[in-house]
Amino acid sequence: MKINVIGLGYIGLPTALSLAAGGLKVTGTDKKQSIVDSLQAGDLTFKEKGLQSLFEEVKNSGNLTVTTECVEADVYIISVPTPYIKINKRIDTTYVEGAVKDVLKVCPDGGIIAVESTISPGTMEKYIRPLIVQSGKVPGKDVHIAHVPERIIPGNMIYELTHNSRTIGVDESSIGEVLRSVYSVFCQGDMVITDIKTAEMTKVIENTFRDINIAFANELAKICRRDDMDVYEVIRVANMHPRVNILQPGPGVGGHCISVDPWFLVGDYPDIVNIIRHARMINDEQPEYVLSRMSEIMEENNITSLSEVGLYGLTYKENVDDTRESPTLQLLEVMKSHAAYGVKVYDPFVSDDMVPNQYKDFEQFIQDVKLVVILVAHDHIKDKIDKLKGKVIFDTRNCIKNEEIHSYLL
Ligand code: SAJ
Repeated sequence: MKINVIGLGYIGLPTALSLAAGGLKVTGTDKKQSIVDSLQAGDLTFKEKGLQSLFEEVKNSGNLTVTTECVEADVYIISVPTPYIKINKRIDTTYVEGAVKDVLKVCPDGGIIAVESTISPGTMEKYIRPLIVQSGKVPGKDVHIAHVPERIIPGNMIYELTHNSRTIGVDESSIGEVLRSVYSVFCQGDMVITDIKTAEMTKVIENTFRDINIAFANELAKICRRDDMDVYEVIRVANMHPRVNILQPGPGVGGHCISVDPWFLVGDYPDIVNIIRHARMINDEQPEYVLSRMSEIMEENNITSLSEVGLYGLTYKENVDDTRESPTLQLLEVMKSHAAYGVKVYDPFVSDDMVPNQYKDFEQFIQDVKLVVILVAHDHIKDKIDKLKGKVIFDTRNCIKNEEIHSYLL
């Protein structure tokens, strides 16, 4: 069984490596020459717990080849980005369609094209099936299509790839069984075979559920601030109820999943969605709220210049190096719109220059600011709590739990 994984990003690369480690012959394809060059040279393109050792294992097995072109294979796994179109919030299928078109040039009869990228309900029917027909092939006979959405969480991807259950959306259960056997080389979780549209909808609503729950927590934070209640204690106690599980408030929702996928539903069902749209808006407004809290805290502590303020963390969440849609970047955009410049920034996971006044040295960063705004709860900052002594701390993640250090919270 030969597999071609198209798109070697956060999802495609761990998947390709896991399949190869499971003994299958895998070709990983990415249009970006720099990614292919790096992997061929034996270097990973991003950091993730357990990824390096998996990569070493696969390098020794010889089961993985990396190219910029699709190759002949039995199963194609597509894991390319699916952004949304800003103006109408609908899914942008450009990358998925491009990948499927490339696959169709080399796909042998009987081949299976499994899309892992998150797509809105109906995308396979509306955009992918017609591409097969246009290529002169018969869907369901010459080429089979499937949607097998990924569910892994950055920061714990390798564990979740092995242990999470999966959804396999197909037209015929026999194709589902083939895919089940492919994924079972590394996946120990249940694999549920269902229809394609159910698989598409399920994935989008999983992330939407989380977005709504975070929005609820963010709204609770504002209510509790108004009337002097501790939102974290309120949530902790409420969560002791056996059927309540409220998530945590934070500086906003980032990443390429939760802050994107609910928009697909807003774009496709604008006359129905209400709670979904509002949750998205609440989470998108959270950086504005952080800025207003920051101003209050500056005033209270006679801090008059933003050059005395340091933002800790640039990634979208703790212990990952991914900065896509990060709350810190959102906050910097909000500040820009208020012509508020000069704030200093540091993240131990980000070595590239991304924003103005970005530090590479933690000690220097801390020395140069009076107010530290913690936007990401990296283990790094928890290990360096001592360095925060004497500083004003605004902890938007409630991660600095130290009796000797007073932190302002959301
Ligand atoms: N966040 C909060 N409060 C919380 C939890 C998260 O503010 O209580 C914030 C995070 O800091 C981050 C954002 O939300 O900025 C998203 O982070 P996350 O850890 O909730 O999720 P992602 O985006 O890393 O991964 C999600 C996961 N989906 C669900 O948990 C339903 C993952 O399983 C999916 O595979 C992934 O999206 C994806 O690729 O779709």
